[in-house]
Amino acid sequence: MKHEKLQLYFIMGTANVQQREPLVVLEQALQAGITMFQLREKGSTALTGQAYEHFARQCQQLCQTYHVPFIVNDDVTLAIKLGADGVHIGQEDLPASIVRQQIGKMLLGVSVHSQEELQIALQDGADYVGIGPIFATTSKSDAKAPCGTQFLQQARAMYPELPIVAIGGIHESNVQMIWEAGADGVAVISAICDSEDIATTVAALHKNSSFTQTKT
Ligand code: 3NM
Repeated sequence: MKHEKLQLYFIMGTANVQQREPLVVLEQALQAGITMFQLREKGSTALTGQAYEHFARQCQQLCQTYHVPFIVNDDVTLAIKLGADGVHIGQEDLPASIVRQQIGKMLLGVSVHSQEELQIALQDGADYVGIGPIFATTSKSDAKAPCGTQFLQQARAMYPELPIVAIGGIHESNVQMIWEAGADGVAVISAICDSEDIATTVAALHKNSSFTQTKT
């Protein structure tokens, strides 16, 4: 896959947007320049059945309009049914090797938290890995303790060419640390979902942003 696609990876489900209309938030993020989108429909209020599939199709259509890859979290069956661009799985989901067999050439992203998980993900055919939570997050109820940038730096040093996206508590104020640690991209939920000005937030999160403070 192209590393640039990971640069600003927006993740959203209906539970993440509070009072706002999720499709409006997604379209504003697409207009602002996100480079990848993951539908992650979780929690006690998560859509199910027909409503979930309908919402997923609407998200997919918006992504297609903006030529941004549409990735489905966990739900391999839905991803295949919709012809999504990819699937993202965690360690508690089906093994990546099985998912790879099921999805063929679709993109496969795997969340990893250790060298061992990273190596297995690569053997199993992951196209990219997600590393986190880098900072504290309130968007994932079962998130592990924040791991900082050390593992991210190690992973980059071991695999210079591997597409890596960092996740967890990433905002405009700390994104520069992520670029310095060598990630190809940042994956965010709340930075965009809670933003009052999505265009400015997205611009500030981009790697070569003039909004972001750079060290001299
Ligand atoms: N996965 P926010 S952290 C979905 O560590 C997810 O694997 C994580 O949301 C992991 O940008 C996380 O609001 C939540 O912190 C990211």
